[in-house]
Amino acid sequence: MNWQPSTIAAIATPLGVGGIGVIRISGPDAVQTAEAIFSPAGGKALSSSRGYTAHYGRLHDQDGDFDEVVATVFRAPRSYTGEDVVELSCHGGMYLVQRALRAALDHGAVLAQPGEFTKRAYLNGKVSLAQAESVMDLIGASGRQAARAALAGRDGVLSRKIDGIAETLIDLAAHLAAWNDYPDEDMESVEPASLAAALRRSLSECRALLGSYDAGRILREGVDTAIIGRPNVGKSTLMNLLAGTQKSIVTAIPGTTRDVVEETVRAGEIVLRLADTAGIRDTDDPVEQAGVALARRRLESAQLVLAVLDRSEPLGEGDLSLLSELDGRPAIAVLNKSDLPAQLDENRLRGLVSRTVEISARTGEGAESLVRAIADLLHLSDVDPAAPLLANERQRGCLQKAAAALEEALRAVESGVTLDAVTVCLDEAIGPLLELTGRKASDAVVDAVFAQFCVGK
Ligand SMILES: Nc1nc2c(ncn2[C@@H]2O[C@H](COP(=O)(O)OP(=O)(O)OP(=O)(O)O)[C@@H](O)[C@H]2O)c(=O)[nH]1
Ligand SMILES: [Mg+2]
Repeated sequence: MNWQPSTIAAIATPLGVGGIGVIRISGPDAVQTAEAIFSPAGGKALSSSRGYTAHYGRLHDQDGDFDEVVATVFRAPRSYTGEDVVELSCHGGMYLVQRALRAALDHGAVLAQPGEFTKRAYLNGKVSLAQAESVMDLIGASGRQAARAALAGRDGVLSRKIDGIAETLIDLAAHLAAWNDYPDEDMESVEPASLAAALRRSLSECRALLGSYDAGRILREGVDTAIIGRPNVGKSTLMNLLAGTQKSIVTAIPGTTRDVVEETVRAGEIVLRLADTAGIRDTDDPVEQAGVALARRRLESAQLVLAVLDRSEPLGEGDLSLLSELDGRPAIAVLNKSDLPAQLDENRLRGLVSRTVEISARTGEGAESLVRAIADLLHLSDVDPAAPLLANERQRGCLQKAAAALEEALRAVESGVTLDAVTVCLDEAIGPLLELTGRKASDAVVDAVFAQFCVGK
């Protein structure tokens, strides 16, 4: 069957008032559709224009001219989607962009599905599936390192790495299969020791990628952070310092905070989703009890705990029992009120918490060391944003499957099982790697990936 893709159109910029608003049209009839609604000021028709050219003119529909625009023409395959593309840069008013879109839809284009432009880029071989996913990370990047990592992914750093591992395994499997099927041929024999060594190398490459996943994810998504501690130690003051604004009520009365107060802040390269909580203590006040229960829940689920202590007081029983609950969690003891004379015996903290930072939440002194301590604790300083990084759960799932199959293959070799059993394991490792980059992904996987995109991308 001679299937022709449709020509699609969508608003590519956010809906709202802005300097420009862009309509993107892509497909075999993109230029024709644009031409039907665009009158060039210079007289040169879009249909006779080459790629990478921009044209000034007016947009019209059946009611007449309604905007002056710049039409940018891209010719297949040198465009984002790999098809003919025209982008119409209108004035960025909601009414104008929607009218321009409607005009395009009235002249042969259909409304694009979420992610359909990028999906076409993938289907036309412009990007791998993993590269396409990085496009979304680029759009969502919240900081310098996250943006750099996303751009590296967009450039195909991860795809090339995964392809490399897959190629090695494919060669290995082919050699094994040939040797197994034609034992009489004059072929280099497969030594179990060198086979095991090759498997181990691929496995450790997979494991290294899996190992950097958490740090990469924190860079992309930020980290759920609970500020906890006894009443009155300065949790809310710390919250306000990090938020740069008066989010939480601060008073000298213990038990001020009851509800969980939330704010998302940037601390250096990291996005912290902060939760300021009620001071934890035994109390008869039912309202405060409810607050304490909420605080404990946050402590349980947090990815990072800032355990605040009042350094101007001796360590109390309440502090100690709270610190003992931190065991095994990523936590930093924040020794607050450093502007006051110290009473707290830091030696008693040894063994209870691995990291301490002195700070005055009131004056802001020590805030930078806190940010550094957080980056250290989450291993963000080790992340090389230019290195291959897994971008999401889908990619991680694929790599975990591949690693498990490689472990299985290695066990098979080491226990001297027949080589065709090893070949089966190798196939099981190769499949998920090809799925990760999209070289061999089912329609369902591809659809699921692009369903997460926004319209116009
Ligand atoms: N000198 C000094 N006082 C501070 C500092 N941080 C907080 N305080 C004071 O300590 C008191 C309690 O501060 P909050 O931030 O409300 O303490 P909290 O831990 O949120 O208290 P609860 O919500 O009751 O659990 C207030 O009087 C603050 O001004 C600090 O760094 N130095
Ligand atoms: Mg408070």
